Amino acid sequence: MISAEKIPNNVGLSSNKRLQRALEHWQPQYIQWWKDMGPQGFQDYHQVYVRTAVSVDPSGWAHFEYVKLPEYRWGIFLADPVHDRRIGFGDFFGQPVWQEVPGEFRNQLRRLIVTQGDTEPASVEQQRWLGQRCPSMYDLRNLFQVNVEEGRHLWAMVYLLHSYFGRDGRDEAEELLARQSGNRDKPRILDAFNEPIENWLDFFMFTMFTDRDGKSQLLSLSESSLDPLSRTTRFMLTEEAHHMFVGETGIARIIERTCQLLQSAGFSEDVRKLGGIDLPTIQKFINLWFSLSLDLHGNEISTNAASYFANGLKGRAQEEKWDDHLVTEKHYDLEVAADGRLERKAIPMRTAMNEVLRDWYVGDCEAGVTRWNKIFERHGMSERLRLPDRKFNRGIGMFSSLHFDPNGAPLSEGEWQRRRNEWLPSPEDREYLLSIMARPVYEPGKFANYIAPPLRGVNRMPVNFEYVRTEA
Ligand code: BYC
Repeated sequence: MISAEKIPNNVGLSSNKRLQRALEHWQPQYIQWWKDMGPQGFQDYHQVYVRTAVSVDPSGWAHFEYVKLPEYRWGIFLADPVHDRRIGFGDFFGQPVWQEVPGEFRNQLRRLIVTQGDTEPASVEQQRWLGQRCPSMYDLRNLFQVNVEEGRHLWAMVYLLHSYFGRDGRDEAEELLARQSGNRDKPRILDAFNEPIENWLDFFMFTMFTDRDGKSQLLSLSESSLDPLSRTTRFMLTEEAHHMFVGETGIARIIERTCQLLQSAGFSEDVRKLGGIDLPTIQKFINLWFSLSLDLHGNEISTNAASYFANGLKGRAQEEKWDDHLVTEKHYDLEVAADGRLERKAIPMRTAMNEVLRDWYVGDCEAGVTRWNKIFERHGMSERLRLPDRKFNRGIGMFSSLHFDPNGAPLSEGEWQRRRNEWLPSPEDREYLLSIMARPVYEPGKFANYIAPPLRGVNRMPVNFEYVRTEA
């Protein structure tokens, strides 16, 4: 039975019979999906110290407690309404935002919401085996926190589909549970969400780079003329911040440990011999997950993106920071490949909106890598990590049919095939990582040899707190 106590919300669920009926049908399927495709081996006997969103009050929206994962209270929240909110960009600039979906934009909006919604369960599926290889109880808890919140983000999109898209919306909500990450016949919609996440370096890079695409896409959707979409995504961003924290600090702790191991061995040893993760491997995983996440921003030149912008459905990140909100005259100076050469070409700015968002994203990633590099500085080391050129290893867009090295220099097909394992994780790299992660670390306060402990625990608890427990 659906009840407002079980489903924390600020959408008036208890008086919304239509939504209740739709959820009554969907929720049992969701729970079944969670048990089948969610964290494997931690559903029945484990209790996890997680936060639950219980309101949108900035000073106290989260409540921490031990829960069994299938009993997590997935809630539905919209950020508080903004008084007299107006459409901030595009052809309807300055008009009041919409509280209902206009018929002419129904398909486009549904497509955007379904694409966003599809990524959330996909990531839970991708990460479902990681608990069996965790580097510590602290990290195990963070993994589950991320997982339950991605589940809640699915609920957020399903709320929109159920409330604003009638029968089609209910069908789409069911399809969101039917597609499966990596499934040949029914894959997830966007490519990065079909990639395996088999080890914790993948996981931390994913939460650093792919969740950051979540941030840029949610920022752009939070500008939407459809007010319920704007308010839903604004609140999702609050939770997203923690996911990127998990990724960024996870990699920072691996780098820290690698530096310690190198120092203890007088910088002469192969870190792998000491059980650590060597810097070239870390760089390869940056190259992989950054390039996969660049693809998530779509084609460089996109009439879809132009139309989303024109109709106010999806904008730029932080639209208020731009001067011109109509963008009818401006051009974007895009690097394009023509006749085997790279050149710059001015294209109408509205068709370049995917690229504009990608620029924002690259800047945000760069700031993160700069913070990682400070760890080397602190250790007095000259090594540095970096982002590859945005043409490197692309699967979507105009560079996807060509090959480039991480500096952006063009390569022939033969050279690419010969050298790709220098830049991307090789089967041997993956084998090595699995070998050092084969035995999970479940003892409170203990950490795998390849990662340093965090500076502090969760919610002011000590680092050696029992974040996941098995007793009733
Ligand atoms: N993979 O005109 P284009 C997150 C397709 S992550 C496969 O450029 P558009 C999260 C495209 O569908 C954020 N196909 O497309 C993170 C289209 O297909 P059709 C998720 C792709 O619409 C971690 C064709 O190529 N949110 O939240 O401008 C954990 C033409 O392309 C891909 C969103 O994505 C791809 N990568 O741009 C958990 C926001 N890229 O129609 C969660 C909603 C393009 O020709 N989505 N195609 O069959 C969008 O805004 C847009 O759909 C995209 C694509 C930016 C993704």
